[in-house]
Amino acid sequence: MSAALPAVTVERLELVRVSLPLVTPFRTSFGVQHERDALLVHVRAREAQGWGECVTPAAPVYSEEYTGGAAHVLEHQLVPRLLAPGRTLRAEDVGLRLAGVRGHRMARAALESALLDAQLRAAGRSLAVHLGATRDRVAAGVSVGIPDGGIPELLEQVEGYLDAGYVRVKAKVARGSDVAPMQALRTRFGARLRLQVDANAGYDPDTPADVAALDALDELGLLQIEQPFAPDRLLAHAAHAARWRTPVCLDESITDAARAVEALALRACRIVNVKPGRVGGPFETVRIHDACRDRGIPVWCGGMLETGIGRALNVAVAAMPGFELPGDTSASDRYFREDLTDPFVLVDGHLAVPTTPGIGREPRDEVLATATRLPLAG
Ligand code: SMG
Ligand code: MG
Repeated sequence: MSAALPAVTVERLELVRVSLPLVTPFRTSFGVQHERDALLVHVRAREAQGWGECVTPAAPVYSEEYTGGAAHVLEHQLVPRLLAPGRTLRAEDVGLRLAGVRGHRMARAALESALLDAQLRAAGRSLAVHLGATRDRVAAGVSVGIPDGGIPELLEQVEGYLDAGYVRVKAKVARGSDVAPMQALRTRFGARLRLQVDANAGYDPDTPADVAALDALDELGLLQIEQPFAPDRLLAHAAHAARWRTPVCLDESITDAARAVEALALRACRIVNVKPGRVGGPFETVRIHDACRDRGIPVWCGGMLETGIGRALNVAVAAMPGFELPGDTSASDRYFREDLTDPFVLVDGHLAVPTTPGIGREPRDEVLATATRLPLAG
């Protein structure tokens, strides 16, 4: 990361909520989502404005965090503590001033990202340059939910994504919807399909039928098995990772750099899914990136169905050198008919990394007109 940026003086801070319908319902082992109810932090500083997206889902089903809780903790705990010592702020102050608060990493990440965006805009520097990005475009994978229409619909969706140019496919798996659909994908698209699965912690390492299903998936030539077990079951992940030829990737388990280092020391995974929103923001993202890179562990950038605001952060992050594997950073039209920002577009299986100051995207006025605002400081 390049040299520290000058602080900005916050004149106004508000939460902005806007709901965007998804083009396809997104089903995982923990439920189905039909829309993205986005919670954004908007910082208006004397020098420039900044935007950050809180990646929480509507319910606490991926992790403990959820959008209503994040809005509450931002309003009543995080923002008051952040602003109490004074309003001239750097993004680093989010970590420093909120050090006494536990958890709520998605909520913190939105604050840290918004402040960093404002500082970068004021300094005229792009986020990608600031992070030391080494690519001007990032390879785009796609995460495919479990379709209501079963295997035929899955095959049709994957065919569409391959035709669009996505360079690898991640399929969600859950008990009862795992081995057969993945075998069907292999039968239809052959060994050349770059395929990985994500269980979102849906399996129990102490249930023989669950382990048998995962063992069968291990035979299918997958690139990765992502988060088969509950986030805190690092030893169970390690025990099975030692038996499987498919590398285990951890997502929900990796809450910060220290946890990543522990997971790697335990050999609980060989690959790490990094989500800036999940780990508390861009700074912890860089720490995880550096820790994994030092240990020769490839990382990739996950996604939480972000609007263009969160996606802009993810795409800049994915352009850092340790992000060696294609991420879940898909184009805007994979999620929304109309994104909140100017869209990210798939070109030859890649997304262009924004080059303009800050994250390089801001909400379009037409979409913002439908938003609910909650001023927290102004
Ligand atoms: O942004 O394309 C996306 C979604 C990627 O599969 C995806 N995310 O566990 O990795 C994951 C899931 C969590 C989604 S919960 C809303
Ligand atoms: Mg995941």
